[in-house]
Amino acid sequence: MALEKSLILLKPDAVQRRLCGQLITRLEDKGLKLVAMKMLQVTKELAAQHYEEHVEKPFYPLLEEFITSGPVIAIVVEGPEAVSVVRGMMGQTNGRESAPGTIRGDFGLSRQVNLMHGSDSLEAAEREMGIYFKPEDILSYKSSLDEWVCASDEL
Ligand code: IDP
Ligand code: MG
Repeated sequence: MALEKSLILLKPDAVQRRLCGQLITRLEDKGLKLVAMKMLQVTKELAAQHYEEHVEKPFYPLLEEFITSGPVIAIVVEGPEAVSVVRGMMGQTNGRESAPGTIRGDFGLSRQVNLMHGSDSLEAAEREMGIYFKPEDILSYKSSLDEWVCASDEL
């Protein structure tokens, strides 16, 4: 087990629907630590960098239109196995197929307009953190709650 970081985006629908507070609360309630955060407008260039694996796919033009349609909030969270933990919290890509209790299952009905991005591997997390943040903007700090979030042999 290892302490990992994951790159999260609260997508334009989360901002427009005023759900960011609730989504950040879910991350905090889980025990994940916020180590970087900023609001920004994704440009077409940034979208292509972020979604490089999807640029050639038929749905990419719609994805580009959606992700550049308004501000997003980029977040880095840290925690034990944070990458898979966040993916589990988000649920399936399609909100209609995502289980109740997951973020996409509880808040969404769409395959595209699905509230949150979370890195799908450690390599993706490293790459995506580099797209949105300078290394010095990703902070490292102790929290008095750390020892209550998980045991020392789990880090
Ligand atoms: P993920 O966000 O669950 O990892 P991916 O398959 O990596 O899903 O797709 C990236 C994003 O592209 C999705 O979150 C969604 O916003 C959008 N997307 C995925 N598949 C489709 C599709 O078939 N049509 C339209 N948009 C899609
Ligand atoms: Mg993906």
